[in-house]
Amino acid sequence: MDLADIANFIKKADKELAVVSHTNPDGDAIGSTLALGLALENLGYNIQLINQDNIPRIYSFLPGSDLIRTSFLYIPDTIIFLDCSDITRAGAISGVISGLNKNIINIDHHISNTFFGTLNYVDTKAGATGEIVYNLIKLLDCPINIEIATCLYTAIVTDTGSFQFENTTEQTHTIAADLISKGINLATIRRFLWESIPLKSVKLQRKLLDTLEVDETKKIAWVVLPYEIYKKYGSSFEHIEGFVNFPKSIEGVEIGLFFKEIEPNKVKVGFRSKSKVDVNKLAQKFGGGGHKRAAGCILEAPLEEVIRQVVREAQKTIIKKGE
Ligand SMILES: [Mn+2]
Repeated sequence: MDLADIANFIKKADKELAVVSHTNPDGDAIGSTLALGLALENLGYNIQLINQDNIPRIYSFLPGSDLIRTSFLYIPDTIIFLDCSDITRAGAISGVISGLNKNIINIDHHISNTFFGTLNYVDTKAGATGEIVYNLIKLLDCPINIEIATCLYTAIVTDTGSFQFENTTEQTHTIAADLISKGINLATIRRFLWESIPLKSVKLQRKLLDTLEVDETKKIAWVVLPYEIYKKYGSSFEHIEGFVNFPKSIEGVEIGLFFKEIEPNKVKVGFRSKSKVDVNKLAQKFGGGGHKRAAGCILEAPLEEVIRQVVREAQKTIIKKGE
């Protein structure tokens, strides 16, 4: 399916639309939702922007961030899902609409996408869903103003790790350059995203680094956050989402892992790979998924057991690759 088909569908659709994204929203989820929401609003649509979870404080500077609600006012006929690999990624929102006969538009860049929509546009080469939304807004003939540009730039800069990850392409930079040309305030974006980390969060990072381990092959490194510490640090978490990239950055390491015990015996695992291993496949072995170089899953088992299982499976992948 062409992105133009999605644009045409939206042009012909009812003027009542909802835009939703995944739970525990990141910069791409929030930035894409807001950018598309603001664009559609400018085009005269009646828009509901919905996320099951509250918006992390670091994204509160984004124009329209106060427009995102945690539930529907009413359920419109067309619902646009952004940055969700599966319909269940939207959490409670998915539950509310399940069984209803609605038009679901699925716009995403995860390789693990299940094509759950009535209309699906999945571009796994896009560095962020924000890149796709940029193209969609253009196809909708909506001018990209400074507010929309700020949201899209945030989506892209966060999902590409500030243009460092392998998902960064020529298109990523071309779009970013165009967004900068709209006059967005890079200093503000920088200050909110990377230069306002609470001291408590930096201290948590110190604790995390203390848990660093490297396996005997020296190709797998990981950090661990047990539940007692997770609970104690509470809201500092929004600042450590990217910490999984730290073990990966070690010389010679191919796979970086982050084990976060979010409830007793319930562990969220973050996977990153440097250049060879497909961590989407690795995470899928545990019921998760994502991208080739970044993925995740949730396992219900004691922390030590999860670490053992995941590291063992990661080692098998490394050995298969003949490293
Ligand atoms: Mn994304």
